[in-house]
Order: sequence, then structure tokens, then C-alpha cells
Amino acid sequence: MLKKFDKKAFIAEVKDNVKALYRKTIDEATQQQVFQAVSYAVKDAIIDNWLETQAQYEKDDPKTVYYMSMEFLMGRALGNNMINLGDYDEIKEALDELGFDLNVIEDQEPDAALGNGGLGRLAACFLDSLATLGYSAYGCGIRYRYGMFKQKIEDGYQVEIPDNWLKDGNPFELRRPEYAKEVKFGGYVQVEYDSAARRNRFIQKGYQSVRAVPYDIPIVGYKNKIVNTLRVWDAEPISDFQLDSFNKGEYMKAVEQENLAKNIVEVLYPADEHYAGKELRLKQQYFFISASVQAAIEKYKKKHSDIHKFYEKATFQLNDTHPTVAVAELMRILLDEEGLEWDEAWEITTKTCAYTNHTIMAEALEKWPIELFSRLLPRIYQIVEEINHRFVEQIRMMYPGNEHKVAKMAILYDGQVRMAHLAIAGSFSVNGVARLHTEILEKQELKDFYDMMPDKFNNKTNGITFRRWLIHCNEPLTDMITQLIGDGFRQDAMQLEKLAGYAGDEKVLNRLLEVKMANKRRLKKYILDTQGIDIDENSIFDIQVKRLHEYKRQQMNALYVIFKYLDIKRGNIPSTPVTVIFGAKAAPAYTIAKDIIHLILCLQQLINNDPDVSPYLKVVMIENYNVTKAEYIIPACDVSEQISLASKEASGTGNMKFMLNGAVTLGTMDGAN
Ligand code: 26W
Repeated sequence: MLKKFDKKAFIAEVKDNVKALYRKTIDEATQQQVFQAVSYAVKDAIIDNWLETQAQYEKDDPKTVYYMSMEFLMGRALGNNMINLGDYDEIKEALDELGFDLNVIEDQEPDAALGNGGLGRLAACFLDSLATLGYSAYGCGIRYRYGMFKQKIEDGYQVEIPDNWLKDGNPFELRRPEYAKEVKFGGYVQVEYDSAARRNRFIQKGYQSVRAVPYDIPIVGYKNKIVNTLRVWDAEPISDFQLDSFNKGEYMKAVEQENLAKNIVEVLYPADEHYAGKELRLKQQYFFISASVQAAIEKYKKKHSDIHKFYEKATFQLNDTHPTVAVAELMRILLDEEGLEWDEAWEITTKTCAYTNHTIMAEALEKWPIELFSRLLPRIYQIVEEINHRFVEQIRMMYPGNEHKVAKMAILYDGQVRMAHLAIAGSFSVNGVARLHTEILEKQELKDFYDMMPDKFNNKTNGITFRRWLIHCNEPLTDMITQLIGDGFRQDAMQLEKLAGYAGDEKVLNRLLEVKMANKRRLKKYILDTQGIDIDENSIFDIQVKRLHEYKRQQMNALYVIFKYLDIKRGNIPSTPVTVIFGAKAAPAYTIAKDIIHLILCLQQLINNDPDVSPYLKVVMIENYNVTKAEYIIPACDVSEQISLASKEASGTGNMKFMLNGAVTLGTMDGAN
């Protein structure tokens, strides 16, 4: 049973927290301070279950999935944690009693925007679902000091503002210095013969290193007492350099290490589907992977003595190629630290790693220059060379004399390390994210690999968490569904099928329209309050929100708006007015994407101020589209625009969120549409 919520105790704790944190009474506290105090009280309510879950896992010793991802686009935590704890209404009441409006308190929380878009949000949804389904799972990522930039619109253009999301502190995180790990960069590898073991030892020398310090964030399962962990790593300088390095006369080296630590976790790369080959990004990748792999091995060895069976207790799910260096890092630890032979180590590694592909966009493929890769990760590079050597041998065995195959499939080729090829060679599973996408991988993009090892390939169509994308963001619809079919759908989505029985029920359909209208009014108010644009709730809300990308074709939608504008100008008045809503961030260096935002903003200016047209057509570009804004926008949508150039959208997940909230999809046959 869930622990019963004790309102009196909760209120007392919130007051105590305000006192302890800010030396204030609750009446003197700002809304931000109340948010912090409430969040600490909620974290406190989570802690016992967190401890118990981890103790239970320790006891049962289930296989654990490590979801390794450069991105976790979590959004806000407070409301979601309250829902999953099962105490949302009670806490809301408690705050009422204290004289605070929960909505205002929730609004104090900055989004944890440690991701760009679909791939990062998928990781966040998976964590929620894994906890709700009771799987032993860790998210492993980076605690970026600055998340996804904030988008301001100035004079018709996007301007990027740093996202200092930690400035007031993050009440849900827990620093765990006792689990810190050292991560080494650069230097060279010295080979020494170990006569006792009768083998070579590979020792990294002359390196710089940083201390990876984990911060744990609780991931609360839906009303099941389970709390999993998202572990994000911060970088700190390895030692208190001010004191010892002067003595050693290594002042400059110490300062360099200090800077290395500061830079590594400074910022999330805001480019999505575009690879730039930046050294710092490779450092980020190895930093969090080395720390996470070390931690996973350490945890395993606490209970088990035979490292050969590591894969029976751990899977590393690699979220795209960004964490692929995990393949080589696991090999390094097994070879150099555990003293295994190559074949043993390779067997364990390839039974542990699994790779998810999220895109077929050529410009998104990560390929590191060998010069950079080997300089930064000398020992890892040696291992990749050996993996490549053996992999190429295997290709030649299967396709004798076919050097063209080798050229297409090798991991090292043309001065580059091809991370996707390393991921495929080193994994037992390669999956696409929608049936169509997986088919394209098998038949086209990764055909050579599929032909050689078809058993590795499989499809896992993406999904979304209903806790956030229905229960949290759409209370009226949730209530209505609960009244019709009970609340089993909260854990088991398939139960929504029961709604089909009401397809022809006039009363139910009318109620559905009322719910939609309530959500449209809420969005109308939100847009008026935040951007000063007044839209008509009786118009059709035609919405396209997602990252700005040519393949997603916001420009085509804009052309439709231009057509519509001219048509109305000619006197063709639509029978129902339309409001076309966009929301999108463009990567800072993606000029065409920024031009398309500019086009949309020009249309907004032109059309909304044209008295002939604006009663029938309006355009809104939502500023700074993010998870929290999505939670306002999606429930209010009539027409969901999913119009990617067919084959290019691997899955899409926004499509699912809109559909769940009762919008009609206007889409191409692409991804998971
Ligand atoms: C190296 C730069 C870079 C950064 C991010 C390359 C590629 C990415 C991601 C793969 C981009 C991404 O978010 N892809 C999206 O992943 C979603 C989750 O599977 C899918 O639903 C989207 O269709 C896909 O575009």
C-alpha cells in the first residue's frame, strides 16, 4: 500500500523547510522559495520508497538496464512527482490551505531541458514508464550547467539566451560524492610486460583527468512505490590543486585540469540532427560513459565474483551513437582492469550493449576524425583499432575479395571513426524506432549490416508516458475518460480501447467537444498573457510544434498560410476561421531554419494586423517552445501537423501526444504516423 498522505504533517514540513532554507516564515517567502520548500517536502515523501526500491533490487538482483543518453529532456518534476506519488489533489489542497495556488507554485520550476527534442524527450518518457512498470533501470547522462537555450523573439528573429536552470538550486537532485569516478583524457599508452601474468599491460601516462561526481534524481513510478534513478554526472577538478600543485611545480597542469572540468559539463550542444565534430562533445561523451560504465561494473562486483556473467545483470542501451564509446570503454575495463583475454571481453561486451538508431539523416551521423579521437582517447583508440581489425576480417571472410564491402562497412575508414558501425559491431541488438524506420534501416541505410547479421535487427516503436501527456497536461480529459472506463488506463494504455464503445454516443462526443473547448480557452489565455496575441477559441487550432528542420517542412506549412492569406484577400472567406500555431527552436548555426522562423514571424505580423484577413486567419509563433509549453499546447489542438518529408522522420513522438489528446492528425505516411 502507498503511504497515506498526512496533510498536517506536510504543511508543517513545508513551513519548516522555508525556515531552514531561507530563515523566513511562510508568509514572508517568495513563490520561488515556496516552490523549493514544497519540492523538498515532496522529495522527502519520495525518499523512503527510493531507499526501499533500491534495497529490493539489491535483494532480488534483477537484470538492470542502463539507459545511456547524452540527453534527458525531463521538463518539470514537481507536478509529475505529485501525480505518480498519488498525492496530487491532497498536496494541492494543502497548498490551498497555506494560501498558495499550486499552478503558480508549479510555474516557479524551470524546465530541466537537458535535451534538444525527440531523442531526449523519449529518454525521459522511457524513464517514467520503466519505473511505472517496475523495471530496474538507471538513466545515465550529463548534468549540464546550461541546458537547451531559451529562445527569445526580437524584431522578427530568434535570439538565443543561456538557460541557467540551476541558479536557484535543484531540489530534486542528490549529490553523491562517495560514488565519484576518475575519467582520463589524453597522454599516451605505455606497454609494459607483466611477467607474472605473462601478458602486456597497457598503462595510460601523461594524461589529464577529471572527477566525475554523480547527482541522483528520483524517477517515481506511477502509484507503485517504485523509485528509480536518473544519474547525471558533474565534472570537478581531480584534486584541491591550489595546495599541492605549487609544491610540485605543476601549476599550469593543475589549472588546465580545473578548466577541463569546468568546460566539460558547461553546456548541452543545441544542434539536433547535425553533427559538427567538436572536440568538447567527444569529451562529454567519454566523460559520462566512462563514469557510468565504471559505476555499473563496480555495482556488479559488489554482489558477483564472475565478471564473465556481467551481461546477465546489465544491459547498456545506447541512445543513438552519442554514447557508443561505451563499447570500447567496457572492453578497456574488462581487458586492462579485469585482466580478461580479448575474446572473453568481446563476448561480454557484445552481450551487454544494444544500440537504438534514431535517424537516417546523413548529416546526423557521428564520425570522429582519427587524429582527434586517438589524441583524446589513446587507449580507447587502440581498442577501436583492434575491434575494426577483427570486424574487417569477418567481412572479408563472408565476402571474399569484396573490398567495396569493407570500405562501406569498416569502423575506421578515410581517417574517421564511424560511430554507428562501432555501435552495430559491438551490440547484440540494433533497433529502429518505428516499423517504417526499421524497414528503411534494413533495406537501405544499414542494408550491408542487416545482410551480414540480420538477427541483431529489430523494431521498437517509440511511445510516450501517459502520466505526463494525459493525466498531468489534460485534467478535464483524464476525468472524462476515468468516468467512462475507470482508471486502469493510467498504467495500461491498452484499456483506452474501451473508449471505442462510445464512438457513436452523442452525449460523450459533445462532452469531448466541451473538454477541447476548455483546453482551447486555457491556451488562448496563455498566449494572450505571455505574448499579447488574442486568438479566437472558436477557430480551428492548426498546430505544428517541434524542432525546426527542413525535413519537417514547417516551410510547406508556411506556404499554405500564404496561400490561405491570398485566398481570403481575394474574397474566399473560410467557413470556420483558422489559427495556425507554430513552435520551434532552430539550431543556432542552422541558417535556413532561422530564415523559416523569420518567415513565420513576418506572416504573423502581416496577417494578424490585416483587418481583412485576421478575423478568419491568424498566425502565432510560440516563443521558446519546450516541454512545459507543449503541456499547454497539445491538449488544445484540433489539427496536428505531422508533415515530414516521407522517410525522414524516424518516428515522431509529438504525433502520439496530440493523438492521445484528441486532435485529428494531418500527416504524411512517415515514421510512426
Ligand atoms: C550529433 C548531432 C545529433 C543530435 C541529435 C544527431 C542526431 C540527434 C538525434 C538523433 C535527433 C533526434 O532527436 N531524433 C529524433 O528521435 C526521436 C526519438 O526516437 C524520433 O521520434 C524522431 O523522429 C527523430 O527525429
